[in-house]
Order: sequence, then C-alpha cells, then structure tokens
Amino acid sequence: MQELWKSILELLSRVVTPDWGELINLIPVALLAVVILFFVITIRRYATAGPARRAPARFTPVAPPGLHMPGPSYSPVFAALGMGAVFWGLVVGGTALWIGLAILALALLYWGREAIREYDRATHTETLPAVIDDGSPARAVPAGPPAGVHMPGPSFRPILGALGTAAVLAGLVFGGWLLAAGLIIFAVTLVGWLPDARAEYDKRVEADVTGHLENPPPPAWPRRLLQAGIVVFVVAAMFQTGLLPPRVAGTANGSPEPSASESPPATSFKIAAKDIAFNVKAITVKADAPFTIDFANNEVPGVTHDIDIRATDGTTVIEKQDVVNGGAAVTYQYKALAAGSYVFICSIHPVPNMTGTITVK
Ligand SMILES: [Cu+2]
Repeated sequence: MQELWKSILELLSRVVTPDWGELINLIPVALLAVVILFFVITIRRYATAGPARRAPARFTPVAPPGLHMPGPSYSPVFAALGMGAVFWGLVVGGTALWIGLAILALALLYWGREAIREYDRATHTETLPAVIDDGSPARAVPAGPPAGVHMPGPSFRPILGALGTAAVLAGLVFGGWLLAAGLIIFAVTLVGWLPDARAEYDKRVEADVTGHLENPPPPAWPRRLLQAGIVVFVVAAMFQTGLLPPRVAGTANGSPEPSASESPPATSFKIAAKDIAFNVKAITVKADAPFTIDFANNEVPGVTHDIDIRATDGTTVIEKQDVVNGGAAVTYQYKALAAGSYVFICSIHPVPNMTGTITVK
C-alpha cells in the first residue's frame, strides 16, 4: 500500500512540476514556428491579393516648360569611385592615399565643369519664364536686380571670416602665441567687413537721392590681407615651437644653465615648462640610483608636456612618463641609469627647447 501511494505521488509530481529546463529549450523552436507561420500567411495573402497595379501605367517624366532638368551624368559614379579610392588609400596608407585623393579631386573637378556647362546652357536659354528687369529693357540678359531691389555684391569676407575662425581654433588647440595670432587674424577679418558694409550702405543712401543704384565693382582677391595673415600665423608658430627668437643655448627664460660638468650628481630635480620650453636644459644624475623630477607644467590648460628619457640619438626611448596638463605639477619617478649621457625630452614637443641633456656619473 505504501509503495502504491509513493508511485502515485511520483506520477503527480511529474505533472505538477514539469522539467523547466527542457521547456526553455523548446522556446526557440516555438519562435521559429511562429516566424515560419507568419511568412506562410504573408506569402499566401500576397499570392491571393487583387490586381497587381492599380495606378495608371508608367510614363516618362517631362519637365514643365521653362524648367531645366539636368541631363544624365556619370559624375556621381566617378565621385563615388574617387571616394572608394580615398577609403582604400586610408586602409593601405602611403602613396595609395594620395592617388585616391587625386582621383577624388579629378572626379569632383569633372563634376564642377559639367555643372558649369549646364548652368551656362540654362542661363543662355531664351525661353526663361521670368525676365529680370534692371530698368534697361534693351538688354537681353540684364545684369542687375529689378528696380528698387538691392542685392549685396560678391564678397571675400565670408571666406576670410572662415579662415580667421580656423586660425582661432588652431590657437585654442596649441595655445600661447598661436592663440594670439589667431585672435588678431580673426579680428582683422571681421573689422574689414565693416567698411565693405558701410560702402554698400552709402551706395544705397545715394540711390535714395539720385534714384539710381550703382553696384560696387566685384572685389579682387584680398592678396595683401591673406599674405599678412599667413606671415603672422607662421611667425607665431615659430615662436610657439621655439624656433624664434634664436636663444643662446641654455639661457632659456634668462636662467643660467646649470653646468653639467660642475654641478655634483643629484637624485632629485626641479624642472618647469612654459611657452613650449623647459627652464632647465641639463641635469647631472647620480649613477645607478633612482631619481625624481618635480615637474611643473606652467602652460595654460590644454597644453600638455611630459619628460621622457631617451638615448642621445633622441629617438630610442629609455623611460616614458605620463603627460601633464597645463597648470598641473607632478613628481616623476625614474629608474636608475648607468653612467653615461642621455637626453630628457617632451614627447609631445620634441623640439630643441623641450630637450635637455642628462649626464649620469
Ligand atoms: Cu611639451
């Protein structure tokens, strides 16, 4: 009796508590069944749907009279191929990139020539719906806007403004002299805009009196301004990198050079950086002993430096350190060096002003 009761309980437990693991394994199968069912129903409904086309038959589109539609062109295909070549160049690198850029540039130039030709053809069409009137009906293609409407003349100012903005952005990235130069260039381009606007305004005031609006002549390339801007920017860049002014070796910022041959070997040093230059150009380190450098980066935030140790070739890295942001200071710990000569250098700006000699003895 007991045995029978036990077996009944076992049978019941199987029904009441099923094997969840096996049921979960069945979920993907059930989902697949639902998906297949969905496709079967959809395909069936499409197969038994009504007439295939209810709209009128296709027709060739015709532009309304007076509208010009561009003709068929291979230019988009060429441009796409050029873009592909550029991407290929980015993957492969080296000469392939330049070839890709050249292909893209040629494709875009071809496109531009095609567009200009089309534009010329469109503007020379005699069947344009609207004829612009500049008060001289004798002219077939009038040059000016309709009477009473004033259009500003062509101007290089937007381009100059964009170049000025680029100079400021470059200054924000590199800071110091470049930022000053960028702001000057930007200010000059913007200030130059005012006389242009003023001349235009004066012409309009004149037109109110005379009843005759004279368009200012199209401007020439602002060569002087561009050249001056480039000179200012390049000079600022030279100051920034320490190429200018040519300083006497070791007298950066007026501090006398600690003579490598005279100072005794030490294990702790203080070095500061400002205007992309170290204030110390030579240190004498005790041989086979770890040493530290208290490094203060006195630049504006955003201008980072570090002090790595390299062999005298200037490229073989012996010890790397983390970069320090402008306005921050750090104590660098260096491993012991064997007696000999090394250089300390900023890996961000490996220029003469950010390179110094280490004598280990
Ligand atoms: Cu640096």
